[in-house]
Amino acid sequence: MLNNPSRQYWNDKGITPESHYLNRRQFIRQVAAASGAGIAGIATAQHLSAELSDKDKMYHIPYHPLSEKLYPAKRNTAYKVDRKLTPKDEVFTYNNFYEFSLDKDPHKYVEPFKPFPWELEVTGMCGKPKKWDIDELLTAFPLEERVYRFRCVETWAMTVPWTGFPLKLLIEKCEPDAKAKYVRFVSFNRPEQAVGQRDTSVYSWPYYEGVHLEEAMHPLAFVATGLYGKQLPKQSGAPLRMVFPWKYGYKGPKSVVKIELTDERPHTFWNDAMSAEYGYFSNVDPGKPHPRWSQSTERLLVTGQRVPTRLYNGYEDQLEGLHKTVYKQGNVH
Ligand SMILES: Nc1nc2c(c(=O)[nH]1)N[C@H]1C(S)=C(S)[C@@H](COP(=O)(O)O)O[C@H]1N2
Ligand SMILES: [Mo]
Repeated sequence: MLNNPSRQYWNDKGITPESHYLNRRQFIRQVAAASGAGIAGIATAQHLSAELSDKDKMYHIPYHPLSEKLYPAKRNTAYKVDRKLTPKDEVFTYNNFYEFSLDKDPHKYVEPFKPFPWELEVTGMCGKPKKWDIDELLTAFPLEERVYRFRCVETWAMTVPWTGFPLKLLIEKCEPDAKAKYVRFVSFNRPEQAVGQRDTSVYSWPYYEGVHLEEAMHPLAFVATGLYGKQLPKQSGAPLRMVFPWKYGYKGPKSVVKIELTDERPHTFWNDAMSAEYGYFSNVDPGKPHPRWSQSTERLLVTGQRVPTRLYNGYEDQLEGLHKTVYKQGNVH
């Protein structure tokens, strides 16, 4: 399926010329028929009626035939935040994604990036390694929406509704070995589609991250595939990115192609680049200043309002298990 030339219709902007419309409907039926229960009954023609709006295209929300069925997903009200959602215009246009830009404006450079088709390899110390086609992955676990706090190490912060599923579900599927202690993530490496990977030779691409297995199995650890009730925009890490809401934002790699179970603590992109500034655990802590700035307050996107930073980004109460295990020897920063 990966090499199916019909994928050309899943183009960048969601533009499908009229003349391709019928072909695409036929193609979708074939995909549905060929892929069995997961997709059959979902990608039917009726869901293809609406194209992406101009605004969706402006936001670089990639077209995918399953999106209309998958989004918006039902909100899981167990996960809510006591402050307002950040307006999506800001969330979609103020980003860190160094593969495209160093200047908070990766949305200006993501046009050539193709998040579909996509493959995610889950591998390493596990009984059932697997290469997931994105279509199968998107329908393998029930998607839900969760409102989370988000805190970048640079002090800007936002409140956003992610759509996705707990990382735990995906990891359980691969049946980790008893010896596996860590989970390593690798983002895509496509210099031909990502100008930052061509020009920014100071960084060693691809982006890579890692957490303890217990952290990855924590109920808060989330694989996001959507944002604001739609497929993730490219600049937000389409087609999937990790979210660890109690850690600084850089612990959540975007556009991930590989998840590896390992018994060695993974190196991480920012820790390797500047270990004095970016730790391995990177749990949000107002009491631990960054060498170049205080972490005691955070700046809410759009309003610019400064509010106190919360320990573990406000998730301390939910991390009880981790306090007793991974974090117990002061392994926090
Ligand atoms: N592959 C990749 N993932 C990444 C980054 C990046 O540059 N490349 N930046 C990180 C940082 S520093 C932050 S704060 C968040 C930003 O996510 P957002 O742009 O969706 O807010 O993505 C993280 N994940
Ligand atoms: Mo960040």
